[in-house]
This record gives sequence, structure tokens and C-alpha cells, in this order.
Amino acid sequence: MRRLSFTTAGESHGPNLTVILSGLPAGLKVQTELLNDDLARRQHGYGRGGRMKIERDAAVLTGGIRGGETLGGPISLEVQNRDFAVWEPVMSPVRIDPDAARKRALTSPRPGHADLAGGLKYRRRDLRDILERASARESAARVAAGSLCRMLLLHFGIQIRSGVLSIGSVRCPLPKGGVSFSLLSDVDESSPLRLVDRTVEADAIRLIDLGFKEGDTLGGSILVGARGVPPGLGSHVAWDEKLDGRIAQAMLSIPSVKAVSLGDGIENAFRFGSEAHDAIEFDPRHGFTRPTNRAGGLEGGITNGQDILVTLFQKPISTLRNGLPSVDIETKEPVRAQYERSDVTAVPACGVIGEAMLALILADAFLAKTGGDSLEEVAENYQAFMAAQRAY
Ligand code: EPS
Repeated sequence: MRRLSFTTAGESHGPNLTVILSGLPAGLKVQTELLNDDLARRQHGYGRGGRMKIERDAAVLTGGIRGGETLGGPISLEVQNRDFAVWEPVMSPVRIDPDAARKRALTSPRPGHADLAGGLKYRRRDLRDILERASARESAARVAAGSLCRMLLLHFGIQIRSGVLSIGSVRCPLPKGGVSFSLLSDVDESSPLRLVDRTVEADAIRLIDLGFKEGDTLGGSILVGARGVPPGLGSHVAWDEKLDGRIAQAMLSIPSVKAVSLGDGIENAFRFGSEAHDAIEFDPRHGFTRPTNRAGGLEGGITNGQDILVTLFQKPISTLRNGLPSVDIETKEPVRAQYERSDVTAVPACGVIGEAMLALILADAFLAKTGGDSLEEVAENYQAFMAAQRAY
């Protein structure tokens, strides 16, 4: 059963991005500084291109909130695209200049991008009609929606964080037990790459500089975690209520994310069962406990009270300065894919987007469990649910 839903609209170089988020209870305090802080965190990161110097992402709240408190109805907000000032003749929703639009038309699709598949599907001959919506610019809207969900979760003591594990071939050394939430507590948000271990930062920066010099791009991997999540969110009873599946879908919808692992999901495939699961223990003060967290906080599609741990694997950005081999859709002749200004890597930003997607899924599962139209009612139901868990 779903409570929360959100829709984004807008093109990368259009006037703005719009978000409508429905399902938050009435009475939640909205801290605009936190929202804008998340938007700024997404813009940050070494290896980004010229666009991030142009944009100053900030949310303009336009509905569903009064005097800094949610009213229970759909929340709407906008994030301005400052670059629209330059792109208006090409991207105006109302009237475009045909000459300007022709100059910026895309007919040589980029391998790995949505250009060709989208052009075929939507029968668009200027592939800009596809790339504008497929652009990762849209993720700013998700971060804004996720930030509002994070405020709800924080009210109930649930924190979400992320940190970069690797950029290209440069990997942070991991402790013997593998990934854990404590790795994320040390991530320096103001550091250039938001790595979980900064001892490899100089190597990663050198690799990004090399990518820039060679006109190439890099992907990487990121750990996203949540702490303080109560047991009992999600369900084993139906395939689409399993929270692990819902988290994976949300993460795979982030541009360029091609694989997701929960807990030791990948490593466990290479182990015996005796080394892959988390023993169950009981102590009267803490109830059921686990000495390890290889499951990443989810068993049978239900949270088990342990930290949620999700690793995202992002492929290298598909826009390369040295365009990849392609075919012009008009002439059908071999060409190099057109270069659109882009980033060498956006892995640090991907972590912030992953936090937003996790916040959206967890807030939805949380509200599905508690119900409640007002924050007070959600809190009453939450307390009753937690009391029942303690008494089990
Ligand atoms: C993107 C290309 C670049 C990125 C953009 C995603 O934009 P532009 O074409 O304007 O240079 O900077 O990311 C963002 C704008 C953002 O806010 O993250 C792409 O093609 O996906």
C-alpha cells in the first residue's frame, strides 16, 4: 500500500523543474535551509562540468505549505534553471527560434544515453527532445522531494547518509567487516569527493584530471545508509511490497546507476550460507539483536531494525568529449556522437540523489505502516506500533 507519491516535470535547459509530492501528513515543519542545503550538496563534487558554475539550486515552495508547516495536501515546488536565460530561443515551452533550435539539434545519438532509444520510441527527429528530459538535471527535483521526506524521517529519529566508495578504479580501503553505517558518519560533506576514506582522495582526483584531459568519463560506487529505521517496514506478502525490491527499483531509476546491492548482497553470492547470514540474539534491554549486518537491514522484504545499507554502482557518464562511435540518424552515416557539455564524473552527487530516493521509499513505507493524516496521529500510531514490537 502506497501513501507517498511524487512527480517531477521539466527539461534540463527549460525554465525550471517542478515537483509535486503528495501524501505527507499535516503539521510537519519544513526547514527551507535543510532543503536548500541538500540541493547544494547535490551540486557539489570534483569532476563536474561548467553547468554547476551556472546553477544555484534553491527551492521555491508554491503549494501545500503554510507558514513553514505542511497542510496535508500535495506540496509543490520549483527549482529554477538559470541556464534557461541562454537557452530560451531553443527551449522555450511557448515559441522557439527555428534557426537557433537547428543549431542545437542533436542527430548523432550518444551510446549509453537515452538519445536513440527515446528518439525511436517517441518518433522525435531532434534527439534534444529526448536528452533534455533524460538529463540528470531532473535529479535536483528528486533531491528536493527527498529532502521533505527526510524531514519526516528525522522527526522519528531516522537518519540517512551516503559516501563514495570508489571512483573509477580508485577504491577506498574497507574495514574487514565490509560496509557499515559508521563509514558514513565520517564523510566530510565539504570534501571534494565525499569519500568514505580520504586517504585515496588524491589518487581519485588525479584519475578525474586524467579523464578530463583525455575527454573521458568515470563512474563509481556509493554507499547509502539509513539508521534508526524501525523493524516492520515493507512486507513479505506481495512482490511489490517487498522493501528491498522497492529500494532497488528506486535506486536503479537514478541516471547511470546500473547495479544495486543490499548489505553484502554481492559478496554473499560467493560465500557459504554459514558465512552469509546474521545470527539472531536476544538481550532483555535491546530485544532481538544481530552481531553482524550482512543483510543490510532487510529480511524477507521487511526492515529488521538494523541499519539499511545500499551500495549503488554508477556507470561512467555517456557524454564523452571524444564522442563514441555512432550513426547520424538523418544520413545513416557513421559519425562520432555529438559532444554536449558534461561532467567527467557525478559520483559524489549520485550519493545525494541516492539519499533522496531512500528517503522517499522509507517515508512511504513508514507512513504505510503508521497511517495518520497529521503528524500527531502518525506519532501516536508509531508509538503504539513500537510498544507492540517491544512487548513481542
Ligand atoms: C547532464 C549534462 C550536464 C550536467 C547535467 C546532466 O548539463 P549541461 O548539458 O547543461 O552541461 O551538468 O547535470 C545537471 C545540470 C545537474 O543539475 O545535475 C546530462 O546530460 O545528463
